Order: sequence, then C-alpha cells, then structure tokens
Amino acid sequence: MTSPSEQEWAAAAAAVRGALRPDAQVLLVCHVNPDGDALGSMLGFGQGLRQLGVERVQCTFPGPQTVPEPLHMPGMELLIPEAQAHPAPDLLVTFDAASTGRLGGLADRLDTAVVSLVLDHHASNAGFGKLSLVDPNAAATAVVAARLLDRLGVKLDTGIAECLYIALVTDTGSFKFDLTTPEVHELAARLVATGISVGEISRRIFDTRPFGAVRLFGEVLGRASLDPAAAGGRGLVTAVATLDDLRRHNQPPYILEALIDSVRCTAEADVALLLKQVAPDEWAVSLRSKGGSDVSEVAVALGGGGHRLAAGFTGHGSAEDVIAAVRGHLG
Ligand SMILES: [Mn+2]
Repeated sequence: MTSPSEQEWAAAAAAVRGALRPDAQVLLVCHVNPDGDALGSMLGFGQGLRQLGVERVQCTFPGPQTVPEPLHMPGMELLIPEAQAHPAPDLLVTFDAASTGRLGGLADRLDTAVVSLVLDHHASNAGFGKLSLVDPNAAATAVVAARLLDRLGVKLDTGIAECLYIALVTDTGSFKFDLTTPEVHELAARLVATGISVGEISRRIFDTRPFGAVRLFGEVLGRASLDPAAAGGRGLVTAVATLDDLRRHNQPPYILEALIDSVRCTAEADVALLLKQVAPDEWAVSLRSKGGSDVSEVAVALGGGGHRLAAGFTGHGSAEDVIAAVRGHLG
C-alpha cells in the first residue's frame, strides 16, 4: 500500500479549509480505548483547528471518556462524552482507527457528516470515509496529522506539540521501531523546539509505575511460556494477564499496556503474544513480531488489525482457545 498522493493531500486540506468558519461544527473522533497516538493526534489537531478560528471543535471516542493518567495532555478540555457528539457535523475527522468498528456507535457520523476525513497509518485500513489520508509508511497517525496541520498553516505551539510528541513517542516505542525515519526525527525536532519537556513526558509515560504494577508484571512474566517450535520454528512467547491478577494487585486495566514490551524482548521467540482479560471469556490480545512473521495477517484473520510487526484483536473463549487460534494462524 502506498502513501497518499498529492491530489489526496490537496483534497483533504481543501475539505478542512471549507470548515474553517467560526460557526462550523467539527467532530474529531479517535478509536476506542485510545492510545497515545489516537489521543495525541486528535487533541493536537483539535487545538490546531481552534488556532485557525473554529470555535465548535468536539473531540471524543467510544465508551467512557476516561483517559489513563499517563496520557493526560493539553487539549483535553475539548473532550466531550460520546452522547454529546454532534449528530451531523459539518466536518468529521477520525484518527488512528483502522476500521469503522473501532469507532463504535460514532461510526454512524460517517454517513451523517457533510464531509468525513480519515487520518490513519494502519496498513490494514481498507478505506472508509468520503476522504482519507492513510499512510502505512507513517510511524504514527500524528505524522499524517502534523503534515495536514502544516498545509493548513497552523503554527506549532507547546499544546499542539506535546500532544503530537506523545503520539510520536508512543507509536515509535521511543523512536526505536522500523518506521522511525529521518522525517520522524525532523518532526520531533520541531516539536521539541517549541519548549516541551521531553524528560518529564518520557518519565510520566514510560518510566513511572505503581509498586503494585511492578509486582503484577513480575507475576505475569513469571508464568510466561516459550514454544520454540511455534511460528514455523521461529518461536513464540506467550503471557496471560487475568482480571484476577489486576484485582489482587489493585491495578487498572490500562496498566498492562506496557507489559508487551517486557514479553517481546525474549530472544528465543520471533513472535510475542499477550492476552489481557477484559471479561470472563474475552481477551484483548497483543501480537508483536521481530520480522519473521506478519502478525497483522494473524490479527486480521481473527477479526482485528494492525501492522506487520504489531497488531491486535479481541479473543473469545478460554485463554487456551485464543492461544490455539493464534498458533493455528502462525503456522
Ligand atoms: Mn497509531
């Protein structure tokens, strides 16, 4: 899949410019259970539209509007409950959602909005919305959002920059993943140049964890299993975190977001698999590959999506059922 063409960029910019009236109703939506890129690209873009004089900018996502504390960022005053989202906005922009399912009940705005624009970077995005900018070569949706803000003439201020930086640093694994291109570092340089506190942001997002979470991680990792024969002999490491684990250590579910990074460093396994229980027979499943397997194929086959090296899906049944399904698709 290729990057958007110049015509697609021009059409998207023209569509947004058409909504740059003070009375225009703009609705920005990111995916359910938003991560740093979903929230950061949406709230950064929302602040950019405010700078351009749009007074009615709503930002939301499906479900309760609770944002994990490490992801608190500027622009959160733009967040409104899903139920208050305008039923037929002049402009709808979606962020980091690879499919309409990730927008929950807000997906109906794709039909009711005068103009809809999809900003994303997932290769599995099959295309929805009247207009879309989906760049599978972009390290984060924030890269796409920043380029559009540049085209619109938005000046990066510290509020916008902190949001886009959080998006960039989370989706690139602190500038470690393969899509960390020179352009990513150039954008990061412009963001840092606004005066944001890189050290404080990194400590807050990556290096701060309650003691209960430290012990919880230790337990889950202590039960991890390694299967060198799986994934065509390239190896699979599997860890399972249950609701009971969270309850015993008094931790919220989002605390498990970072756990996959401790699982995927296993040298003997190309593929890392983490099951996070969300209900008795439901699991949020994360998959990572070091390059030998395309885990987005596995995730898509099981109803999810993502990238070649990082993907996920919702699994049903027992943990053993879900693990068996993944093994079956890994070959
Ligand atoms: Mn993303």
